[in-house]
Amino acid sequence: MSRADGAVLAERVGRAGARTGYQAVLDWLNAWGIETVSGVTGGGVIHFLSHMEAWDAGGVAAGGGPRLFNLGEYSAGFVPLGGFLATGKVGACVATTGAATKLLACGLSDAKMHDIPAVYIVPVSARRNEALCPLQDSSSRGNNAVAALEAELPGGVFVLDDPVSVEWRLSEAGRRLARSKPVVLVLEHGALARPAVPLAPQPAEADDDPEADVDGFAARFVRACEGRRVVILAGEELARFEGSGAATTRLCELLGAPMVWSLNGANGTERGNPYGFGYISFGGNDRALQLWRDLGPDDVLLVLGACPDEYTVSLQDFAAGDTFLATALDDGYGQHGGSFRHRARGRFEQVTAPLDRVLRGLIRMVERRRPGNVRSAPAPADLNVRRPEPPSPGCVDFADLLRRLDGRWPENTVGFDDVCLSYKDRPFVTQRAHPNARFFSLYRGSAMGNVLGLACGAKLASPRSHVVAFTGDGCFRLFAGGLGEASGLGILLFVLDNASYGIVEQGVPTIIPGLDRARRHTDLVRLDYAAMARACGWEASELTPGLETLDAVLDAHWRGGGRSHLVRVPIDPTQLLGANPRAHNL
Ligand SMILES: Cc1ncc(C[n+]2csc(CCOP(=O)(O)OP(=O)(O)O)c2C)c(N)n1
Ligand SMILES: [Mg+2]
Repeated sequence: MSRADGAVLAERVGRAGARTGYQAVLDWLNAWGIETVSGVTGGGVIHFLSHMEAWDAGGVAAGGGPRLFNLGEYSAGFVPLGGFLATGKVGACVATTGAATKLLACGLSDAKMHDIPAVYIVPVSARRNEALCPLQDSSSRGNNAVAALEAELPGGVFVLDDPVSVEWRLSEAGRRLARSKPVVLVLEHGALARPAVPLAPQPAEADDDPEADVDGFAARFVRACEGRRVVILAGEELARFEGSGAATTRLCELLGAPMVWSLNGANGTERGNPYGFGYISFGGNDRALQLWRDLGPDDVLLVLGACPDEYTVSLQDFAAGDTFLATALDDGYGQHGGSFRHRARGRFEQVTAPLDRVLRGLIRMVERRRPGNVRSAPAPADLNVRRPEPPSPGCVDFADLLRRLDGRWPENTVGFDDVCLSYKDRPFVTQRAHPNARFFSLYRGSAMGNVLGLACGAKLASPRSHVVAFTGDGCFRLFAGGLGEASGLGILLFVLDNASYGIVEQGVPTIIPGLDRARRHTDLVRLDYAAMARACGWEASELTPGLETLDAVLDAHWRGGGRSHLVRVPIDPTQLLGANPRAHNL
């Protein structure tokens, strides 16, 4: 800091009283509604964390600020994402310099690629030690952490290394959060231990662009529908506002328009929608895939909050003659220059506005104009044609388990599928959204082992939710060390035990036909997952191949005293349920 800056600081701080940069950071976290920060302490963050109380079940911090939930960095990086998906609230996580920063940042990739606002807090080593080979050197001579983070998140890394600008930078970070983008706050102890020039913290609020021409968009859509078939694609943005299910059903019924959905987009639809044809692409349903394959120049496609990512459209573009796309994100993942135009083969129009407003506008316009579009027949009850084979003896039929569970989810269930067979097979088997349960997977980053952090985040943000997670025995290895800290949260965790990187094993014959088993590298050592969980303070059960004990296990968990519960499920890695079109892209 220059002498002149120092004088400005002294003068302005003098007026407002001495509040350090650290306290300013905490005030801003508070202003963003952040009650818990997850992660691990260490040299670079001891000072910052000394301002925080430890999280404990049931309590709130005496001083009202955020509390620290101790959880290994890899899982901690997913905690804000689980909290956001469960509640729509912004969350935060923290790690120290070095490997800790890299571990935390695995979740950051998914926050970016799923357009989730979340705060990642990491320190840098002291600038005065830059040439002195400090431990966990984060300068350009060391792991170059800030440049690496900025490379992934251009404009989203806020280095808090100057008492004069700390609060301005925090306010800028808040504006990015309001645009559904994650931010990294980089702590520099020398600056933050000093008084900061104050700026009153503001809650992060999105600008609702009143200029967005929703009515014009709706009118042009209705005009384009005349005499043509209309197909609707529901995407994950729909899951982010109340009432999207009822609104999409109403629109489908008014238009007689079939609807398909992405993995998370299902949460913006209703099971009872007669025009719901199912998931497309990864884990897709036969009827939905047929409909999507048939889409051509004569059709009108309405895309509601969906991104044409690989697991939704398998690297293909929108094939309709006219594509109308609504998104609430002004520069969301997958857009180019604020638009998805580059992904449409035919004519294209996009409106960027809150999706509840767009849906209301569309419904109003369709009700008023009653377009003469070609109406489709409702969907059949079963959206699949293919009949999967049963598993080998001694294994649970995974399809049967998913269907049985589908009949049991209590109200207010939030579920997460890890990067394992469940994120492919659940959509295929369950076909439609559940009235009591929302299921999410962070498939764009596809980071194995994300569900412990996601489940912790959901429980911390919404303790009354029933939180369930599905993981593979391979994924489990990435978070097993964090089970102890999560033991008191009441999470229900199914571990799919197939002694295999099963989803890879299933894909290899398509990717390299005839590849020798010894060169697949998919075998895993079988472990006693139930014993591991018990040793970490969890309840644990094992399902029998006939699922005779399933109901008792579920009842015991939901009636129980709030301990987390691991359920081992012996499954067959070769039982083929959902399709994996990505195997054809490799
Ligand atoms: C951290 C990470 N490593 C590797 C991969 C590649 N990968 C994707 S799925 C998978 C296998 C998952 O195995 P498991 O957790 O046992 O689940 P299963 O498919 O057997 O149900 C692998 C190795 C990945 N996505 N993420
Ligand atoms: Mg496995």
